[in-house]
Amino acid sequence: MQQKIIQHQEQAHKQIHRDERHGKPRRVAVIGLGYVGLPLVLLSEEAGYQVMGVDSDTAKVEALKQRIAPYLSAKEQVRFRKSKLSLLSDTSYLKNADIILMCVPTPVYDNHEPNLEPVKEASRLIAANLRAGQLIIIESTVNPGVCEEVILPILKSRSGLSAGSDYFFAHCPERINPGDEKWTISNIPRVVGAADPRSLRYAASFYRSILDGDVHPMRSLKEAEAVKVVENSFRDINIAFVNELAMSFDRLRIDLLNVIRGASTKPFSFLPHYPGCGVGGHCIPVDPYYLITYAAQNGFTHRFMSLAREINNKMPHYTVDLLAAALKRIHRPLSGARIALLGLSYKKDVPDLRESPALAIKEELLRRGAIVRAYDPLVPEHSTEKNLERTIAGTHGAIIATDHTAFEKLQPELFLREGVTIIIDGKNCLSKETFLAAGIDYKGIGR
Ligand code: SAJ
Repeated sequence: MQQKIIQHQEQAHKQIHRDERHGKPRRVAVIGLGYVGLPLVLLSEEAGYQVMGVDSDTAKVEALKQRIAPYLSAKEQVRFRKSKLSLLSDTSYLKNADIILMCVPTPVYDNHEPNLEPVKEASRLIAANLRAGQLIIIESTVNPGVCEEVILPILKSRSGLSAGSDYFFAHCPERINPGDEKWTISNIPRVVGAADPRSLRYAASFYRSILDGDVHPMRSLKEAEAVKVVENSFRDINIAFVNELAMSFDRLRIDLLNVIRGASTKPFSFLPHYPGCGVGGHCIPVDPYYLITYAAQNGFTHRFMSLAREINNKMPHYTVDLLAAALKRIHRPLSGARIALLGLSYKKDVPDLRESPALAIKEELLRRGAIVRAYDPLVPEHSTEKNLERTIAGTHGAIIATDHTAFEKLQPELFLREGVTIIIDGKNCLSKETFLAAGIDYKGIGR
C-alpha cells in the first residue's frame, strides 16, 4: 500500500504541474444537484466546461433526466432544457472530472445538532474517485473546522492523497438567494479559501471563469467557512432583535413597522429587518447552530446567538397566542376552532417548506386542538384545500404565514362574506388600516 501511495504522489506532482501548464480544466462534476448544484453546473456548462452530475436522490435524478427541476428560475429552466449535463449512474466517472464541486445539504437534526452525514457521504464518494491533479471544492455551508477536521481526513485516509501536494482543495461557501431576480448565482460575490496558495489560485480562477461577480480570496479554509456562518448568523440575530421588539411593542401598542420605517430614514448604520411569525429556510435558522456547536466543542458558549435562535423559534407559538387572544375576545376557545392557515412556504413566492415557520404554526394549532385548513398556492401538494375560498369558508379565524404576492392583494370582503372577522398577519403583508376599517380584528406581528 505504501509503495502505491508513493507512486500516486509522484504521479500527482507531475499531474499538478501539467494541469497548471496546460490551462483551464475541461470537465466539471457536481455532487448534489439541488438549488445550489444544478445552477452551478449550468453556469459551468455555459462557460464551456463539460459537465456531469451526481445526486443520491434517485427520484430527483429521474426528474432531472426529463429536464424537470422546479427549483430553477425561469431563465435557468431554459438553460437546463438545452443542457448536455450527463447524470452519472456510475459514479466512477467522477475520476474523469478535473474539478469536483460538493453541493450537498448541511441540515441540523431535531435537537439542532449539525448533520454532516451528507457531507461525509459525498467526501467518501470523492475519495473513492480522487486522482492526482483534481480540484475539489466544497460549496456546502459548514462551520470553521469541517474542511480540515472532517473532509480532508476522509479524503486522505481513503485515497492516500494529500491536499495541496497531490490535488487541489478549496472551500467556496454557496451564496444563493432563492427568488431574488437581482442577486443571482452569476453575480453574487463569492469568497474562496483553500488549503494552499496554488489551490486558492486554481479555485479562484475557476469561479472567475463561470461567474460575473467578484471572487474574494480568504487567507484560510477556516476564514472562508466562517464568512458564511457569520453572515447568516448576523441576519438571524437582527431578525431576533425586531422579533423581540415586536413582542414588546405589541404590549406598548406601538406600531413597530412604522418605527422601523422611521429608523430607516437614518442614512447610515441602521439596517432594517422585519418581524414575523418565524425564521425559515435552509440557511438562516440552521447555520448559526453549526458555529454554536463547534464553539461549544472548543469551550466557548455563544449566549447571544443561542438567545437569537430561541427568540426566532418562539415566533410561531407567539403567532398562535395572538390568534387565541383574538378568539377569546369573541368568547371562542382555540380548541375546536376552525382556522385557515394561508401559506406554508418559508419565503415569499418560493415553494420551499424547509424549516418553515408555517409548519410550526400548523403543529401548534393542532396541538392546541384547532381544526386547520392549510392552503399555499405554491405548495398545493401539502395544502389541505384546493383554493383560497374553500380554505376560508366556515373558519373562525385566519393566519397569514407566508407573504406570497397572491396573499398581499387580499381584501377584507373575501373574509367578511365568509363571516371571518379575525386575521393574524404573520408577515405583516396586508393593509392593517384597510382591514381594521372593515371591522376585522386584524393583528400583525409588532403592529
Ligand atoms: N425573515 C424575517 N425577517 C427579515 C428577513 C427574513 O423574518 O427581515 C425570515 C423570512 O421570512 C424567512 C427567513 O427569515 O422565513 C429567511 O429569509 P431570507 O430572506 O434570509 O431567505 P433565505 O433563507 O433564502 O436566505 C438567503 C440566504 N442566502 C445564503 O445563505 C447564501 C441569506 O444569506 C441571505 O441573506 C438571504 O437569502 C437574503 O438576503 O434574502
